[in-house]
Amino acid sequence: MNKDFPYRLYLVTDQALCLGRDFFWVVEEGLKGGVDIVQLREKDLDMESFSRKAERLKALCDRYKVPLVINDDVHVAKSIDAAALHVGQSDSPISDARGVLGEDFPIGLSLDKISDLEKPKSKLAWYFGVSPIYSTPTKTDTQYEWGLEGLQDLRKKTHKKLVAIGRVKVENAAEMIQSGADCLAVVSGICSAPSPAHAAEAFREAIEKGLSKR
Ligand code: TZP
Ligand code: MG
Repeated sequence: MNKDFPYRLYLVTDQALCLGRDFFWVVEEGLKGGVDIVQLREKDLDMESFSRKAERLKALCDRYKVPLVINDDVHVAKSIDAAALHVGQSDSPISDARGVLGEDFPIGLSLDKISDLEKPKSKLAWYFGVSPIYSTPTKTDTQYEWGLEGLQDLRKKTHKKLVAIGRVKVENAAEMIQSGADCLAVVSGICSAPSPAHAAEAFREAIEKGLSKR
């Protein structure tokens, strides 16, 4: 993974939202449409299936020269030589993960609220997930919404790259970029789109529009 985090469109997977279509087809369509970073995040898989899926997905992402991030599973991240690990506030501590993965291993961290920024572990993160911008049926255990104002406030307080997540749609993508997000993370907007490739293209266009208005 490039430490400058030049990525713009981050597909976070959820097989259950792929409408019964082949998981790898959905991801590949997203890649064809302009997804430039992928995270394997599957909450319904046992360890063995998660690990097998990670291996296959790594091969696909390698073909597109796109980094694959593993959600929360340090050992899978290590065994498939993932580009990065992503953790939430209550997942494995970054310092423990670095013990397994090495001191320079890229780790992304979700911030649930502005005070999370002050926690020591924030210093160790390569990028921040801003979670969620808006509450979403895809993840129902969230308590707070950043909204655009929260995102703008956070933008003023850190130079690290910000990845907006939570009900990111083509319709609100440009304003999230204008509010300071560097990258947009999308689950249902791509996984459940009639054409994941066209959806990814539409996100990329909206992102360019947001960047041009900054
Ligand atoms: N973390 C915060 S919101 C979210 C995650 C994984 C889910 C976002 O899903 P969607 O479908 O893009 O709203
Ligand atoms: Mg987690």
